[in-house]
Amino acid sequence: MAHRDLLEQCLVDLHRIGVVKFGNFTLKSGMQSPIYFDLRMIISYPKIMETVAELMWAKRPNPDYDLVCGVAYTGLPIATVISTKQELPMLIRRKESKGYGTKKLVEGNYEEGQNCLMIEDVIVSGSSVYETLETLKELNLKVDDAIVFLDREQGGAANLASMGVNVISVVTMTQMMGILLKHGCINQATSESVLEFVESHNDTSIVTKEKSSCKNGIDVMDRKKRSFESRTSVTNHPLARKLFEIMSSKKTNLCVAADVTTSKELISLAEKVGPHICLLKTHIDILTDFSKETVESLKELAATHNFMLFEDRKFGDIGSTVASQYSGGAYNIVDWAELVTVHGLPGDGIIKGLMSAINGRPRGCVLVSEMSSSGALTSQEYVNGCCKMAQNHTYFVIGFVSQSNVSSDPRFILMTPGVQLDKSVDGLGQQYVTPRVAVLERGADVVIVGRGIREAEDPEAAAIKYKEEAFSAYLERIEAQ
Ligand code: 5IU
Repeated sequence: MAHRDLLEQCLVDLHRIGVVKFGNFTLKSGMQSPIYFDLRMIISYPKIMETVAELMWAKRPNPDYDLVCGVAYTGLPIATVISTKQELPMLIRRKESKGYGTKKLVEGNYEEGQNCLMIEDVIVSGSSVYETLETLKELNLKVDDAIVFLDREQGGAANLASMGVNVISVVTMTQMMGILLKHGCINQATSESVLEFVESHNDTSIVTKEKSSCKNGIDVMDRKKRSFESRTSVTNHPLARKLFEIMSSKKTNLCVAADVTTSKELISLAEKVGPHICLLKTHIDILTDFSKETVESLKELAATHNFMLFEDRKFGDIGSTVASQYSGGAYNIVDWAELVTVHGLPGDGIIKGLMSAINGRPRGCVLVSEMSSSGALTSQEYVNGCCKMAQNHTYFVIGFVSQSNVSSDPRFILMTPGVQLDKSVDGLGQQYVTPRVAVLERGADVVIVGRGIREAEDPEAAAIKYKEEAFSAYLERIEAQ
């Protein structure tokens, strides 16, 4: 069979056995996708697996390799088929080191300088190939090429190309949609929605588990050393980007905590501090006269003065409950607050629950990893758990509320409350530090100030003072590096 026919037949078969799924899927990065390509299933269909391996091997750009390495898990069976057919020795790259014995991440024999071909099922951002590449390079192997079955066309090939890895795919998402459509496996609307999704999510970047991130071949630095502007390019989250852009253009990393009890006070405060803040943090449920008009006015002010609305709801329940608290109810928070605070306590389900309610809107959350109040129960283990959660859901979590440098990952924005210039406690457990200490010692990107500004004689003048203190501390921090 001609190569093209073989590919078309193979895709029809893959669709038939359920490899190509349509619906609402959460990818490893946390990205919500309308399509999932689950190539793991081919291990139950040896003939199809053989064809997949054949199509991939046919794409190799060089005639000779010394080794073939499968990227766990789906790359492994495919690499095995190639290895036996081509009599090419194989390596296995584990997902995690065993933690005992030799702790090796790579199994199999090799010699330094050997030329290794990487095999992967699907490429999104390229992170997975990148991790394997790093490991193989540490072993002094030569890795120039990676063959993937499906390129989802979301930026992965370009990310890897900029690091000197040539990614060759058997089929791209666009081609696959065309073939499935031609053979009547899917309809026009499905194809269009997938291609629309790909087009609007085609700028992924690689961020490794070690938190060192790579974009356009440049190894990026620690979060604290980087400018907000430069961090815009390492995050995929549209609202993290928006916040970075607001902070750089308005030269403010100040968030005002608007804990007032009437709409009038809220709007009046937002008008005064609006030009000087990047975020307005609300506790909407303490208003005695909440109405739709209140949020309409807030939204207008946010647009006029270029700040974002951040509801400090501290969601903390199971997924199904928070979905209803977020969307609907008296405040319909999802409708107007671009960002919300969330406790990590319930585990991943809380993120999934909230994401199920956003309905295509750009929305994000900030995980409460530590609290400013004395005796807070957030242990180091809890903080580590929150960090892991954030890393697994970068399409919703944009950062942390924290009191220390909980993450050096430049994608995440750290926000620190408990900031005041003249006080150190409030008598009810709140503990304060100055903006300088928050930014320079605790690693805050954003300082959250409530009473320090609200209760000042002139809140606007106070906002300017806090803004200048916090932003100059930030400039000092990035310049000191
Ligand atoms: N807030 C804290 N500490 C925390 C968290 C949130 O103070 O750890 I998470 C909120 C509570 C209030 C604001 O809305 O931040 C701080 O206000 P004052 O600056 O007035 O203390």
